[in-house]
Amino acid sequence: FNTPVSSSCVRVSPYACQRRTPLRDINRIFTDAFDIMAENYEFWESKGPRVAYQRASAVLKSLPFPIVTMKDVEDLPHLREEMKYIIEEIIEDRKSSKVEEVRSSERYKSFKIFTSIFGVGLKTTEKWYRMGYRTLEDITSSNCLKFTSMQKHGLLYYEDIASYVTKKEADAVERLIKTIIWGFVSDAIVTVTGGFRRGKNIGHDVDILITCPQKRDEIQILHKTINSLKKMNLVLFHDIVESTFDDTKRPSRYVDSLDHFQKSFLILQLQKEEENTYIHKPNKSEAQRSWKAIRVDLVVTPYEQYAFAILGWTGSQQFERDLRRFASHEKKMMLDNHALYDKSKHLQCCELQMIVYEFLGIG
Ligand code: DCP
Ligand code: MG
Repeated sequence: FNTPVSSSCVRVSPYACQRRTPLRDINRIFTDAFDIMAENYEFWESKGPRVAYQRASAVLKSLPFPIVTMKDVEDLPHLREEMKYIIEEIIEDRKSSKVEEVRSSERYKSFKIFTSIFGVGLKTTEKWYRMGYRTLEDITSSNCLKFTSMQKHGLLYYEDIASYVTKKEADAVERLIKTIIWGFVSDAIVTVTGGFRRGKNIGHDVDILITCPQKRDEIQILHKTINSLKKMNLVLFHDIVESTFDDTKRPSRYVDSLDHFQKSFLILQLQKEEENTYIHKPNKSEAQRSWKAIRVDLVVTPYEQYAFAILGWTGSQQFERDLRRFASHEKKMMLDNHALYDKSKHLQCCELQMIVYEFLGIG
């Protein structure tokens, strides 16, 4: 017992879905650096290097030992020379000059702020940056920018949304949504997914998956739920995207593409239960309010696709990416949030247990 785990007795799978990743990241000084690099490549829309850094970061997050010397990382998968160089710099100096350069660059800082606004993606961010905008204040005080309704609300509740959602708040949202949904369909299954399902204590939103065992029960459930929330005056913003699922089509080859479920992106007004629900120090207007704006995603799935939806919405992003990569490279199948497909066009199986059997090769 209590023998420290060392690098010599750990073998790390190249697939995130075959690794255990502890909630507490003991190599955060390194993974934070890699995450900044990945984010910056994302801001430049360089997909290859972005994924490479995300993959390397996920490898380090799974390590049960702290990295102390370069020997600790020499046999790890997905670590390129330039990444090892960053690790070496951090071991020696506690920081990397390359990462510090990115972190302090004007472009990175502005992109980080703009993309954190609900409803603002990379295209808008690029446009604003090209127009000379740099700070949040530049955006809010501009007279010539036109915002979508989503962006207007994103700006209106920026501080609330940028602060983290706590587990307690996620629990409160879960209770609220369950009470409403069970009023319509008593046997509906309502599950909080995303980071909270992985055991995290904070998140940037609350992701909730809804399904109904009786066919057709789910058809109106999202609209009814939002109407109820509206009647309770709890909806600050909502947008509904209808399902675009077509079971005659093959799954998308692009692992990062979104799925086709009916969903709603909401900002809900959650009553504060206690004095301070903020991780950061609340500003004046936040502190005065008796409520906090919370981002919630509601996703409705047909019952027979629920297992795949749960698998796809639990994350992490790297776990999902590698699960799909594993399906395609090792098993010659395709996995998405709706089904597992073999080379023929047909849905292969619809139960979570079956996916596991198939992956283990005993299906
Ligand atoms: N997801 C994915 N690929 C994407 C976006 C999402 O696989 N491009 C999946 C994995 C995520 C889940 O959906 O875990 C929910 O997405 P979030 O962006 O809410 O991610 P998390 O819940 O993991 O993080 P956070 O705690 O920041 O909300
Ligand atoms: Mg989430």
